[in-house]
Amino acid sequence: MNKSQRQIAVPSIGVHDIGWNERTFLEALLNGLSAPQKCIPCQFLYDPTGAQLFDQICDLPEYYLTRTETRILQSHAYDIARLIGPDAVIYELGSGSSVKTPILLDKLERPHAYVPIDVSRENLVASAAEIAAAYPNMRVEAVCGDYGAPQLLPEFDAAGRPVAFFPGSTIGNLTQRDAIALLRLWRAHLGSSGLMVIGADLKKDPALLNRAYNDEQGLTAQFIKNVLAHANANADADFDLDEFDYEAEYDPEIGAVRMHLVARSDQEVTIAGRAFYFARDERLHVEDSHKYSPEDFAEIAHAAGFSVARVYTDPRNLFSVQILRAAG
Ligand code: AVI
Repeated sequence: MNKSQRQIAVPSIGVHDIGWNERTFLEALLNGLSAPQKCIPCQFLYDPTGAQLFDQICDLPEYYLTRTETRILQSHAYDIARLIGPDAVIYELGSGSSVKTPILLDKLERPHAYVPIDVSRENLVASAAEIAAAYPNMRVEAVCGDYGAPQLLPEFDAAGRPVAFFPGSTIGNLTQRDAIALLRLWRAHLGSSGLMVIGADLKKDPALLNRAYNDEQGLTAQFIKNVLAHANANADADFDLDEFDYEAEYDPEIGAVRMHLVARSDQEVTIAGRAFYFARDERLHVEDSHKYSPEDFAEIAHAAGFSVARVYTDPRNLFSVQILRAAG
């Protein structure tokens, strides 16, 4: 057989779009900038540039979250796989580059399907294809959209448990109310045999938190500011990025690092023909990153109909991986 006759097996993946488009972004921008406290919801940080910047943040020395969670997962992957059992369907919420997924998949017995869910389509499809190539006996169904709509996901006829894998402490980017609402939706979707594996960043010395979100290289500032470039490119906006400063600080009252962009001068921004005014020093809220104590997190889990089956932490108690199962 010569080179051109040789068949190369390309593993196929399913790709599903569940209602995420730039119109959604435009609507969110118009709503957010019309509110008394101007805001842009943080899920819009992840255009291709934002997703790339976030991957770089994960490698920063100050950003302890990713490497700490990775080590916790590596240390306890066997135990987690035993709790999950064979033939599972693994949904990953906000899968990004799916870098932590193999830690779990490698230890699972005959995983039936992997369903990465993310809004950043390019990254989602490329990462899903890589997973499909590495695990050829497992179905891979990539879902482009919001992980807050589990009722729109493809269905599976699997003998094993449905499992929602939600690493990275992304749950911390939701308000506690929204976190409970999201967990409730997933509790309903997963049913009584379902499990959730969730990464949650822990409360700690504020100095360490402030360093993690104010890195020396300024990558976090670039990441947060990039949401304005995303709006300019895709939502007919004309933000001047040089006219905003990045600010991040831990607020002990709400237990979150709060991230804002602060207007450097009085200015007008136009979005799809509508004008919005910023006064000098006015703050545009972009993201909160909530930090939990294990007790706080258990409360949220209980309120959503889960019980906490395991909490794994690191020796410095920086981060936790929580295993939730249906309560009752
Ligand atoms: C995705 N999420 C958990 C990150 C965090 O730490 O809250 C997003 C981030 N924002 C700034 N740095 C990282």
